[in-house]
Amino acid sequence: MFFRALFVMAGVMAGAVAGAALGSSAAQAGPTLDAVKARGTLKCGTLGTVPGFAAPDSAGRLKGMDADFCRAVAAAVLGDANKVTFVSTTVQTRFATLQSGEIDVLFANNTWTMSRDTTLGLLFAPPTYYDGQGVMVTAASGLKSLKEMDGAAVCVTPGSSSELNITDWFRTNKMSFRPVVIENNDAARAAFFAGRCDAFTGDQSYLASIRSQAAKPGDYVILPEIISKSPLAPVVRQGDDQWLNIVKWVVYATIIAEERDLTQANVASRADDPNPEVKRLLGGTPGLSKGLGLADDWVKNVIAQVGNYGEIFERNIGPKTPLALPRGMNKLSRDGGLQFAPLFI
Ligand SMILES: N[C@@H](CCC(=O)N[C@@H](CS)C(=O)NCC(=O)O)C(=O)O
Repeated sequence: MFFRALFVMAGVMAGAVAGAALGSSAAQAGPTLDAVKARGTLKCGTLGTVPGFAAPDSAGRLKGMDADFCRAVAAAVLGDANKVTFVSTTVQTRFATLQSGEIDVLFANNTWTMSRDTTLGLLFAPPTYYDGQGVMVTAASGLKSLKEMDGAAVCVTPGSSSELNITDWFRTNKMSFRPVVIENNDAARAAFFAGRCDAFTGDQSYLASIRSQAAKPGDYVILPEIISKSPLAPVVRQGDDQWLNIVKWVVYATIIAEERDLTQANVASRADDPNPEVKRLLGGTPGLSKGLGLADDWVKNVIAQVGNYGEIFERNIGPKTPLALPRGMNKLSRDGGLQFAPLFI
């Protein structure tokens, strides 16, 4: 018995040693991290056409949640949020652009689904925005529910999860609709504004984004019905665990920073904070982020240069922006929302 126990112990220890060896190899740069460092810039895919998520401002600078999370990854990996090369993709081309190696990471309003996670050779990181699919109509139509819309013409983005969900919804409710599928984003908006569709369906954040671009946003109403969940999350290629971990922990770091009230304005003065997690976040435990292949000050760079989750949200899509989205499901879990991060230990 005793010998068996010893034997098991030895096995466990051998496992621990093997684990340590694995751990040290994980500390070396993975292929994507290596490539980004060698290139000196992060290649980040976005749609580039969705105000609030990724769209150029009047000076040509890409603005939005997705654009800022690209910058956050660049700040973590390269120490500089400006070292991003933004690559424009579309709903139809985005996953192929990532598969081909043209970009390092994709932030393109991607809804996380099981088949995308398992059949494309790609993997999703944690959601940066929990959304739901909705329906927008004109205020003049007086419509209050999708249930009143049997036979309606509905604008929807081809190749999107929204297209599948709206088809499911009408079928389940034994109703019919006429899909108006227009690949080009601007043309799709123009079609809706010109009255070619009775409704536009998509992620509610996207509908808010389209509405913010209308000549008179008040002419459009987003119905309260949510026909599907739509967690929007970044995507990386399968086969580089360390890179997936980097993207995951960049998102988590922005959430933990908000939980700990670390902001762009105060992060520089919080290095000696009495809170142990804050100390660790800001590099107080040298080597803690070795497994990510990142320097001790990576979180500091992310928060100082881009901000915490709440700051990123408020700046791009919050109540004071044209999209005017409430925090809703994207509140921190301590405030009743879904944004939650594991421990930074
Ligand atoms: N989140 C859904 C919907 C994607 C979608 O419809 N995206 C909108 C913006 S949120 C769009 O830009 N569509 C037109 C385009 O850019 O090609 C998905 O991942 O499939």
